[in-house]
Amino acid sequence: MLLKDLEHNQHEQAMKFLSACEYEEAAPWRVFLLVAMLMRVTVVANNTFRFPQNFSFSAATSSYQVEGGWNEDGKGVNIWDSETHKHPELISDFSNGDVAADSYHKYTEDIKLLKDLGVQFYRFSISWPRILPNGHVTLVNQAGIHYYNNIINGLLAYGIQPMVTMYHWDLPQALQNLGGWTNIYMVECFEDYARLLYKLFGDRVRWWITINEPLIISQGYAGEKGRAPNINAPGTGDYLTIKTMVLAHARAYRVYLREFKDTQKGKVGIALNINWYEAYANNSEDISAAERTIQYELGLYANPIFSTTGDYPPDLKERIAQNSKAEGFRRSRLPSFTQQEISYIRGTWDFFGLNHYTTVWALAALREPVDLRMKDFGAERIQDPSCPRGSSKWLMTVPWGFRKILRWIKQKYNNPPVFVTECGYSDDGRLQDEERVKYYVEYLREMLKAMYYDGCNVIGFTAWTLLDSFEWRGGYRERFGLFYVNFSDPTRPRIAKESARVYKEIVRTWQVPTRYPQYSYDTQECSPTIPL
Ligand code: GBH
Repeated sequence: MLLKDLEHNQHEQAMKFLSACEYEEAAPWRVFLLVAMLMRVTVVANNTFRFPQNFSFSAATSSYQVEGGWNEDGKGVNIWDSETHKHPELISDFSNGDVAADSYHKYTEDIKLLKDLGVQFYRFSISWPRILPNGHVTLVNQAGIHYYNNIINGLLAYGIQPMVTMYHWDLPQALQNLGGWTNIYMVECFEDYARLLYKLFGDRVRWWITINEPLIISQGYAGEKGRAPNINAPGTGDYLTIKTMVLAHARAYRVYLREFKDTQKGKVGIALNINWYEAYANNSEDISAAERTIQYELGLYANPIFSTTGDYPPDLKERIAQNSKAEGFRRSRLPSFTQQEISYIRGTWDFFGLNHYTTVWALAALREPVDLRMKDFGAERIQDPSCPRGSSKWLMTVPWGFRKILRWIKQKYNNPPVFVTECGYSDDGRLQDEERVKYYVEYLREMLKAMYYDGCNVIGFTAWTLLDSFEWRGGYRERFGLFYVNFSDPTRPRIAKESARVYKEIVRTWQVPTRYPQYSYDTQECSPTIPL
């Protein structure tokens, strides 16, 4: 590359940077950064940032992915039991979660691993059918209650705070038989379940997450292969679930507020997943395609809860209504909220749970939409196969995207406290996982920049995941654990990977180790070429 191209590129980056900062007041550090960029000086200041005193570190798992014990002690069948048993071919290695990491029997060992990591929190989920085998509160399984009491008490004995997800995808099959999340009746089922959990565990659990990733749950109703319950109704079925899940979340929040908060003094939030979407080209079509994709994947769920106006993002709501009309539907495929529902949902949060892994590029749609959904978000999403990536093909290491999405959330939702409830990288079964170490080092550096330079209110960070586990349709091939699990050994031994040692060091020293080189900020290193 010629020197003048380089300079041009540098200039462009600087201008991009400046315009990204437009929404905030100019600050002296920005001028410094700008000068540094123009002079091609590497900025190393972030290397020495420490996490704020009241920050928290966590590691996470979910029930179906680690527990096993799928039919033990009175547990009911869930939609993932059904899918993996009936359609093993939908899972990359034909596996299932029948035994998984066997945490149903090995939870004491897991708690010791957490103690060894030194984390302040453990985020785990409760299996709905392990507590309520038929989904309804008419039949309560004591063995399930006992199991989660043991985990909670075990954590507290070591000074680790439980953060409990009520729903991480393992719906009781009995409720799916009624239509699952497409049925608005689920709001009531979820209310009853949530109230029971507060009653049973709320004297000791202070941090609650209602639903993990409603976007991904909705995709199970949109014909995405290998995602339970495998209902193929894109643009209709999945949209019904959005309204149900958002209302169910709000109901669980309000039950806590009315009946428990005064005495239990805990917090209730939701965990929403979102990539950063970077505009492919610097033109208005691609910029709005990227924005629309974020609104479609995050805004549909977050706007009703976290925005000051409530309801779905107005542009998208209008767009879907228009499309529906043109297709001959009598009303929008996206079921609307009443005014009453809008105010009931708005503000039902104590924190914003963010699951973030990667960055994808977006551009104005090129192809004919393959289904109603694609027409609604009207964008093409692409990634660059030459970027560093984990054993999950979608998971590219793009640290700067993390900072950008944190900034987006700050701007759109008035800087709520964000607890990063998932972030992580997959390997293929190695113990020397340098790529994961690099991923965490670089993502945490970008998170610190978001906090110190951009003023994002990030209050905690969670590594996904504590253990290698059942990676949904990826089976046991995509391993996200800080700890390796040998799935061919019936005793499921756990072994620390290199990343577990580094994470422990970060938690102990309260900063990112300085010995790792700085990531280059050049987006050109990793630019997209192929459609997903
Ligand atoms: C999280 O979702 C889940 O909460 C967690 O259970 C899971 O173990 C973790 O991801 C790691 O995957 O298969 O190419 O179509 C994160 C959001 C959405 C990321 C679905 C992967 C599948 C892409 N995930 N996406 S692909």
